[in-house]
Amino acid sequence: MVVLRFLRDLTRRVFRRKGQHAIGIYGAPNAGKTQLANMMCEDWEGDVEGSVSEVPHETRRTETRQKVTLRSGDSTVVLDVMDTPGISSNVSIVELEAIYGMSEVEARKRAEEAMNGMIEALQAVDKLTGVLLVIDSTEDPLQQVNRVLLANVRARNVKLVVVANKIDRPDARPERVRQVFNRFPVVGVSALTGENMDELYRVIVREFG
Ligand SMILES: Nc1nc2c(ncn2[C@@H]2O[C@H](COP(=O)(O)OP(=O)(O)OP(=O)(O)O)[C@@H](O)[C@H]2O)c(=O)[nH]1
Ligand SMILES: [Mg+2]
Repeated sequence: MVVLRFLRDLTRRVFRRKGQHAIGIYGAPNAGKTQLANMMCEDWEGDVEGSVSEVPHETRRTETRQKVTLRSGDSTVVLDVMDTPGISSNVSIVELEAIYGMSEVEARKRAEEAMNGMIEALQAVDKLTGVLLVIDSTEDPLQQVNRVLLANVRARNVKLVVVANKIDRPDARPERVRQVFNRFPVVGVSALTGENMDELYRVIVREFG
């Protein structure tokens, strides 16, 4: 009886782990993480998830879309997809006030929520199968934030795929991202126009399936 119960519990645990995959979308503020999460949800679920904005720290709590089924060729993977708040070493209240016209109270509140959201998001890396690191390919890929994220991923047993986003922009340099992250799969996409998303799905299914 005891042995049977043990075997049943063991079987359940093994199957649960096998079928469960969660991936996190990480990166600097404004890299296009929510735009990418929305594009994935639109492509595979038929609707969108989060609010996109040119104002940094738009996402301040991790949003998870459960059980998104992605297909590429004959392969399928079911993933929980987490859109996380942008990671940055400094949330500038002055910038939020001066450039984005917020009141001091609004800017302080946004900054505090952003910092708490970042801590929560970095702690969650432990529980993930994989990370999509989104980089705005019109910017320098060697930013501190990308190094911090890379160190976090490496310290744990989490797979990494780098997304060089915004390739629709004339000043995009995805080849520079590829050069810097040459030890990892790098896929250039536009989360805005959907360019090259099929290639990203192929790599996600291959790496996180
Ligand atoms: N041209 C272009 N713009 C993009 C692309 N992806 C995102 N954007 C724009 O970049 C801005 C930021 O996009 P978000 O998806 O809100 O960025 P985020 O990384 O979620 O930002 P936070 O939540 O603040 O960390 C918005 O104005 C988007 O429309 C893209 O592939 N091409
Ligand atoms: Mg966002």
